[in-house]
Amino acid sequence: MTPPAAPRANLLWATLIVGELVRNGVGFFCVAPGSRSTPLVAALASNEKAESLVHFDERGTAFAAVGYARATGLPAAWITTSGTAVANGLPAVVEAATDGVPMILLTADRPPELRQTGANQTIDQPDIFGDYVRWRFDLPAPEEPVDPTMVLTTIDQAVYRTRRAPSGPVHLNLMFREPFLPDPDEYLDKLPAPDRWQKCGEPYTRYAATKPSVDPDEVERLWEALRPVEQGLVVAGRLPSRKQGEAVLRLADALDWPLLPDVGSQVRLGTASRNLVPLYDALLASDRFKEEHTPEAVLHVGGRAVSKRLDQFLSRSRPIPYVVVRENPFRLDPGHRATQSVETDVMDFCAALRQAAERRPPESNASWTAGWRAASEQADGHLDRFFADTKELNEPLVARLVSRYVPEGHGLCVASSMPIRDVDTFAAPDGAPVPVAANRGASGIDGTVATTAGFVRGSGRPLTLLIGDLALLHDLNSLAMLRDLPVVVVVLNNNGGAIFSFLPVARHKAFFEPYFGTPQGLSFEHAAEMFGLGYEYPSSAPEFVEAYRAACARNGPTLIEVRTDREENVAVHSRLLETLSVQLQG
Ligand SMILES: Cc1ncc(C[n+]2csc(CCOP(=O)(O)OP(=O)(O)O)c2C)c(N)n1
Ligand SMILES: [Mg+2]
Repeated sequence: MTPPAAPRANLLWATLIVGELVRNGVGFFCVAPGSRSTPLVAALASNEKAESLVHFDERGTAFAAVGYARATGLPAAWITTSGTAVANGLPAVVEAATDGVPMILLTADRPPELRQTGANQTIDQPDIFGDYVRWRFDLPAPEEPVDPTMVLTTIDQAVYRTRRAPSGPVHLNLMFREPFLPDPDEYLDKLPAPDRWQKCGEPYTRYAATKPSVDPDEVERLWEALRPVEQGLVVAGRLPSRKQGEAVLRLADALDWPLLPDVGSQVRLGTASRNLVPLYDALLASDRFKEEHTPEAVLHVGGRAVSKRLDQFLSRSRPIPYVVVRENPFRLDPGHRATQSVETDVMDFCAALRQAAERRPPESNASWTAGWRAASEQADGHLDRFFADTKELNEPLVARLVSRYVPEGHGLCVASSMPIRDVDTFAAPDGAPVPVAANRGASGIDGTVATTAGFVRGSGRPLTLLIGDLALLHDLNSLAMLRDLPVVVVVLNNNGGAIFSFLPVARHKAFFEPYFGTPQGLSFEHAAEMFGLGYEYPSSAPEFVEAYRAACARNGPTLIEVRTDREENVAVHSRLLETLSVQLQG
């Protein structure tokens, strides 16, 4: 029997959408339940090549899509029903747009005759993400006869727009009429799609790969300007892959300039090299060190660096030339220091400038680079000595222990607020070179657990998440996505927002605690139990190491709760950095 037209058109349409996404390499779908998206889910469930992550909260599934893309470089597709479900994607869309993370948003909607009529769960969806999407398209409601090529070419364009530079989210709003599906025994057995498409297994429209390349003359001119510099610095900001981090490292070696690696540069952890200065942020806590190490020029490659001390240091010294190199056209210059901006493929640029430097070697100043390197080693030794006798756990120590004991082959996610800063400042350089992921596009504390879940699914790696108590509470329900995944959640429970204690507002005792400190007085033991995570509560450094190693060796999820005190945390940071400054002067 022939199924009625609307359900058949819906299913055909959705099958083409999912099939074409999969052909384009978008094979991971983050889905929350809902009725309007039924045709998409039916098509997804019957596509054998598609993988899915199903979770009840759209904010979480959207952040999981971000985590998946961070791990793989590939967009995931996000499927939602209509209404506020769509609005719940905004935080992740903002993060993805701000940090160039690709994702495809498939939002189900009412057909035109139900828009602006007061129909249930119907809101104004087509432009809901505003300028935070690279491209948006409102597809018509499926009707027969369907023109399959219109659907296929639209998907191909969407994938191209999400992946090409500047990459970022793309929104397809998809209207469906009821009834959504044919009866189960009336499914289509053959897609009425073009023969060529049926046979070839390729996307309908193949978009040629492009990447912005830098003009060789520009590279020569740049090298002309950088070559005489005796005191230059390379800053590796956030980079999506270790391959890129290593390319910047090779470039720094060729220039013979010190390389300051941000925690997200992929070469901050587990990397040894002649020019690498892993402890640079700790060094910049010393006024004397800063005075004696003023740079003449800076080459910044990648996204923004976390270190506030670096930012202040460079704002004060205002080196010229100050060159910013990134894979998108957006301004990265909050200090208004850039004298040159280069939009290019990072790998190609690093290779081109390195070759220029090899052809005409720099007028290097060996003592400049050696000075930074020696100080970094001194700082590292100082941290080891400082912590050698520390039995009680504190936050810098936990960051250091995680960086040292995270196993080879794992990954590390770090939450915004103090966890990412502490890893940036205090991580040991002699651990494993694990990939580091963090949502630092817009630096929200939201969606961190969900991002971790997506990262684990994408990378296939076991993972450690270092997170504060408020960030974990903010995304607590995403723990449901960690069930069965090899994840160790290390929560630094300092009973509130510890970062605020470092700000001038902390002196305003009359209102600081209720509005900024925001203590919750909660423990995570019951949350771990509720979501099926193992739970550990170490109270000393040796206990932490033991619990952490055991958790990493497990195949399932574990939550390790570390209790610290916010005031003591400020004091430990000061003691660590002040004693280091004294050491550096000695
Ligand atoms: C979504 C969002 N809301 C608010 C903030 C502002 N904020 C920055 S850090 C922070 C406190 C985080 O506390 P916690 O996760 O416990 O980390 P800690 O500061 O204790 O290291 C807040 C609320 C933010 N970055 N993102
Ligand atoms: Mg906290």
